[in-house]
Amino acid sequence: LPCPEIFSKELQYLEEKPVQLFPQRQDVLTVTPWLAPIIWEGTFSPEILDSVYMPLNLTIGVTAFAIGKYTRFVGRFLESAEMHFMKGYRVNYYIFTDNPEMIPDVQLQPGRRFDVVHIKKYSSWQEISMRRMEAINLHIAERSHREVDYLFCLDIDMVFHNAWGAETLSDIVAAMHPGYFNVPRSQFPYERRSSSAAYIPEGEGDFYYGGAVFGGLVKKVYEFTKTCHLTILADKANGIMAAWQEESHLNRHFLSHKPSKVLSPEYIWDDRKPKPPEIFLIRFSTVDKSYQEVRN
Ligand code: UD2
Repeated sequence: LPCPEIFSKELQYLEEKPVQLFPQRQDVLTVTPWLAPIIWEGTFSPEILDSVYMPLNLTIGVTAFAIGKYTRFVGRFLESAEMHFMKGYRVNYYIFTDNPEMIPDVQLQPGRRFDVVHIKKYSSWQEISMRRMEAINLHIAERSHREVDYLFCLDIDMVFHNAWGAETLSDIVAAMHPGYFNVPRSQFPYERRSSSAAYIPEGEGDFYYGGAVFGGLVKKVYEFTKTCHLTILADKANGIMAAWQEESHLNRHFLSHKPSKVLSPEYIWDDRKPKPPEIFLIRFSTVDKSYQEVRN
């Protein structure tokens, strides 16, 4: 038994210890093996984070693509982002579309603006999805590197439901795919053909990340999109397309260039899935869509 004197000192220490020093979540992994934080509700203080990041006077960029029938998702995406995304920060939305007339005029809060970036439409949905890496990379080089500090690249057929704030800021950020955060690595749908530049052998890989959410410092997102675009082109030259298009290339890249922060599936949920107990808060999630209808 500990000496009563030491015991009472320990008790006194525990009582005085600030509440922030106790781990808040024990049911989920909150740090990667390379010591990047994994962001879950209950692991951070928005107030403390804002006191750190607000004085930096940051501008946060968002890219989202609305090609073909996907223009129908822009209104809900922007309206929900205005309610929940980086509240209190300057935000620039860059909406890439082949059809600028179809982009609705959404009322934005002061300090927030949106630009329509006119791009061409590729013929297949796979090509549309993959070519985002190239378009984002070009846009950063030509324009957004001067306009934003951080850039998030998001799918547009999604809606914000709860706060997405400064806890997501970091050098280079990936998000755990909602379908694979609690399954064994052997089930991750990585590209398994060694002829692809996105190849990940069995027994390798950290997490399965979603293609719908990535971001970071604009310079890092530039480097990231450049590499992904080049590996996509390498596959094309060899007549191969990765299993999950640019998502496969993203996963390959993050295997050798680890993200500095990982977002939990709260930030990339899929409303068609039942909410498991680990998910306290759904922040951003997919709209249920008919693939057949929107892709054709
Ligand atoms: C998954 C990924 C997505 C991408 C895709 C690759 C998640 C939640 N989503 O989504 O990021 O990796 O697989 O196959 O991880 N788009 C258009 N017009 C089109 C087609 C696509 O604008 O005709 C844009 C749009 O911004 C859309 C995005 O590309 O949000 C991704 O396409 P998707 O939503 O059809 O892909 P999906 O749901 O299979």
